[in-house]
Amino acid sequence: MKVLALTGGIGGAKLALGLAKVLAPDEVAFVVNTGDDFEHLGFHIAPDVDTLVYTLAGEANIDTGWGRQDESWHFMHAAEQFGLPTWFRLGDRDLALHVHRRQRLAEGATLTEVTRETCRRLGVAEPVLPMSNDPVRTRVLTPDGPLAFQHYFVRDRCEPAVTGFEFDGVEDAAINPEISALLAGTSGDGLRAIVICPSNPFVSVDPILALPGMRDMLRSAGVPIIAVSPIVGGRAIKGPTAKMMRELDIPAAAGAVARHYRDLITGFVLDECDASRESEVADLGLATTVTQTVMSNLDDRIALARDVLAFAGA
Ligand code: FO1
Repeated sequence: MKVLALTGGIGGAKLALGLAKVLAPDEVAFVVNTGDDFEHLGFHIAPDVDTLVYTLAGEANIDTGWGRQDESWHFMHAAEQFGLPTWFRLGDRDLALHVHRRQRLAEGATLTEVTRETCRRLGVAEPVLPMSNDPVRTRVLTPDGPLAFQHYFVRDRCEPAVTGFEFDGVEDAAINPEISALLAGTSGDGLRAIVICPSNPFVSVDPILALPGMRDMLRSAGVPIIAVSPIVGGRAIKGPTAKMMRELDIPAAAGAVARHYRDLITGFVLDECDASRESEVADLGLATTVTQTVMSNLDDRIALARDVLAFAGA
């Protein structure tokens, strides 16, 4: 394996797809955030895992970034008739994945094993590795108290002001053993770079890095650790990253993201429109590169993946 990529959410999945197009399936592995997961309608919903798998399978809904394309909503309409919550939209095709996952988890399979089966059935060859098989649940802290992540993100449409985050269960969660095995095998099979995809640093990447031992394990790989800025020109391409930064009194700027990761990463990728901030990031002791990081189509995703790999010398 040449590249280990950390990802969560829709922005991260875009670069993940670019990496999957540029690298062979045995040259890349994806570590996915599970802090967004929650129990809903009796299902274990794993949005960042599913968003990545659907994206790699070419099944993702292009408009929303989450769920499947060519979806129908008969289950949701019928659920409403029964007074079931419909704020979290589960499409008819997506539903099959949740029923399958519920059945396999009930049979004792781990989230990693179920994800491997989902990948096989949807034709995804790259390893998609949940960060842990143990429950970690992101709580968004607000002036009115903590919110479960999906309540903040979907039900309340990211409107509450955030004051901080908690990752319930992370202290007792073990790193997915398949990730540890991949990194332990580093000496042998040629890991060349670790990439932090342009995901929300606070709720998509930090849960991964908060796992006991994860930061040290990544550092001990002894390869470049490259983060791609999710902030371009002072705003997030998608999602609440910039809003969160402002609410946390952090400048909503690429340099602030570099600072957020500074004790882990060795390199940082800025978008062309933030070229003026390159020296600020270099002053943190980080290698830097400037390129187009806004990914509007597949070619952009592939081009950014190539740039990141070239930058890492991978
Ligand atoms: N995001 C929404 O904004 N609205 C939804 O109704 C919604 C449903 C949904 C169903 C399955 C799934 O895997 C993801 C879904 N998401 C929805 C996205 C999800 O909440 C976010 O993508 C992540 O949790 C944040 O990255």
